[in-house]
Amino acid sequence: MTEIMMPWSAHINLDNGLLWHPRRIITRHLSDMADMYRDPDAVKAELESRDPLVYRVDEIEVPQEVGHLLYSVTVIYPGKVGDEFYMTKGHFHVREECAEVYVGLQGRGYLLMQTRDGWCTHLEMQRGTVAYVPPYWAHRTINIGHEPFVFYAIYPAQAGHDYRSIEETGFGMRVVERNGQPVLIPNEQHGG
Ligand code: PAN
Ligand code: ZN
Repeated sequence: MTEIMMPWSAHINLDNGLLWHPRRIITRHLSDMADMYRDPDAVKAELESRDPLVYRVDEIEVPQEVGHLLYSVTVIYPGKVGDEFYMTKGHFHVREECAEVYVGLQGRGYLLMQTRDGWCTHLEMQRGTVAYVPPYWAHRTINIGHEPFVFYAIYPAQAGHDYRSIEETGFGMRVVERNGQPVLIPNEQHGG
């Protein structure tokens, strides 16, 4: 028999991006993604003194089943490892045909996207940007500013996250600071 869920609402604090509702909170520190940054010496030096919080994701709880929509708010803190801006791990959806919508709430960021055959592109995001991640594109976000970069994401609940492909090949581009500005450079370690 079809189970009927009661309608409900949650609340996002638009000042700090935090979600108020029973939820799952995921925190990623530098040590959780140390191999993803380009400069191993900078990672090592940083980890010797501290293990900074790079980003946090607050998720609502819905069944991860076809028909439901899952949403979350991501806060990427400002910072760099060497000259590379703080970023998310990035992933393909396990169900690669599942798209996603991101809505910028605060700060400035890049949304980096890449197909399986290595086509890589990016969109700039700020408060009010509604970015569409089409099916079959891996996606990573990067904070390119001096305040937290906060965005809302909504996607089919069955999408799932495949982190391994990105851990193995990386993205074709990296975002680094040059003369105080964010610049995209080719990733020499890209194996895709
Ligand atoms: C987002 C991401 C979130 C964190 O909600 O999961 O920004 O990035 P990583 O999952 O790559 O660590 C999303 O794209 N969900 O599908
Ligand atoms: Zn996603």
